[in-house]
Amino acid sequence: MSEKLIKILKEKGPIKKIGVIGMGYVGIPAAALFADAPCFDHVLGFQRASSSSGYKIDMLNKGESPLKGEEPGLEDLLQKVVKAGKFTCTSDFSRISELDAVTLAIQTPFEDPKSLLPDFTALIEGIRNVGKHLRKGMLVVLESTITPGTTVGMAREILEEESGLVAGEDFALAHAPERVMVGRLLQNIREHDRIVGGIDDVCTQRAVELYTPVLTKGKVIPMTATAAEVTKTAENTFRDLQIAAANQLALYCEAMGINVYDVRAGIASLKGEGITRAILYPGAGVGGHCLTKDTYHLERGVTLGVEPLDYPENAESIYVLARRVNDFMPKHMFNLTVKALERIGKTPKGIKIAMLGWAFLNDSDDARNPPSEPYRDMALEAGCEINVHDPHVVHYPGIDIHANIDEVLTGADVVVILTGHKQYFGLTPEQIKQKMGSKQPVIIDGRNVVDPDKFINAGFVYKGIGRGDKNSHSLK
Ligand code: SAJ
Repeated sequence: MSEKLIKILKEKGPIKKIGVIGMGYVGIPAAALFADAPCFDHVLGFQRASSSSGYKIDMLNKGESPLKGEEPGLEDLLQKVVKAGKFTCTSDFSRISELDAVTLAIQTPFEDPKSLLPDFTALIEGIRNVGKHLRKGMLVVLESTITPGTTVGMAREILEEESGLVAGEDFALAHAPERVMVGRLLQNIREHDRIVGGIDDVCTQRAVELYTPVLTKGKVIPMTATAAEVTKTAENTFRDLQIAAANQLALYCEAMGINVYDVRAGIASLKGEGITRAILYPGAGVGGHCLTKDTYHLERGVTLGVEPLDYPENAESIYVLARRVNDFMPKHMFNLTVKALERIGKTPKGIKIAMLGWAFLNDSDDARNPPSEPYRDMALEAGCEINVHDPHVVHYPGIDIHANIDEVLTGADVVVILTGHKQYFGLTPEQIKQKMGSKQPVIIDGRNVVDPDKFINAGFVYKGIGRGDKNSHSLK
């Protein structure tokens, strides 16, 4: 426990002026909520005046949200705090020196989708900027999802190097991972419990003081900085693992000729004291920005660990294996497509495929790392002609995405459902068959959207993930 920092914080008094670096999906709602808390005097939102995102500065200073899509309550809140003079957006990072606390909400994307190596460039630049203007008694909080060990390691080193100050003695340092989801940013920050981890107890307590006022239903859960980093990466790793377990069960059920949804309902029926069976849903794959990368952050964190890992010899991490199972599902969708075509004496070459769904998430326009992309790559590689429909995704680099489903279905030999958008649940075999115009249409269902019997009885060759009971149906 650093007596020096306790004394400095006591002299400084409660947190009044806050800075948020990174005016994105995480930073903007966080800054608005800090500004709306009566106990804080002012919030500065820091945004680089870059050609790609400098426009946000003027918008935010007018109380307008630069975020795409519906974010309930956010624009009203921004208007309120700007009118009250409690929030200002600036590109002048030297103003960090005026603050009592600063949070960094900067993206940690992949270097490239295939490498799965996090690109910390922007985060490091942000940490350096803070270090350059760091003053005694300030609290620095990293909100980005980061490899366990980053706060006490790389972040601490950069801050101390740039400022000449000592973390835990001259300033407080903590990690408080974001848990927001697009479409419910304010609600998530207010209502989710907030993991807060300092590099020591004094730092943790100072970070608790920062976050407590913005929570309504949620409560603060204090722990160490590294435990907070492991919590965030592990909560997504475990979700990915649970999805992989459902996907593997689906593949097993296909091989054993049974319906995975019967098994899922059967397992879920085991209820009672202390019994939990989290059976998630099998599907065409796992996309997005969280689950596709956080496992690798956790795995990398172990390599930075303080003790050598004790684990079964030559055994692969089940978490990495889960990633491989989930990333196999688009391949499985393509294998089902090839098997369905074989049943009617066809090969993929020259086949016209209607892909329904590009987004990685049902009823969303979020197309980050979509499982539909590897499926499309494999089908093109095999000589198929592809048309893509999505009711929500408008643009995706290098791909024409059609909003008109009839256009995409017309003349198709195969229809493949990659995303479980609501619109697809209403499709009838007659409607699709008429548009496709094929005598022996094929349907591959990756999200348990259609009733197999309806399509089989209408003359479709059907294959569905986990539907071992239907995938070898007799041809009509
Ligand atoms: N998926 C399945 N089967 C399932 C659930 C999801 O195949 O049973 C697929 C989805 O189709 C999608 C991918 O997994 O392609 C990810 O889905 P997701 O619901 O996990 O959505 P994300 O990636 O936006 O995850 C976020 C995470 N939240 C944060 O990082 C703050 C995750 O921790 C949340 O659990 C998740 O939202 C959520 O519950 O909505």
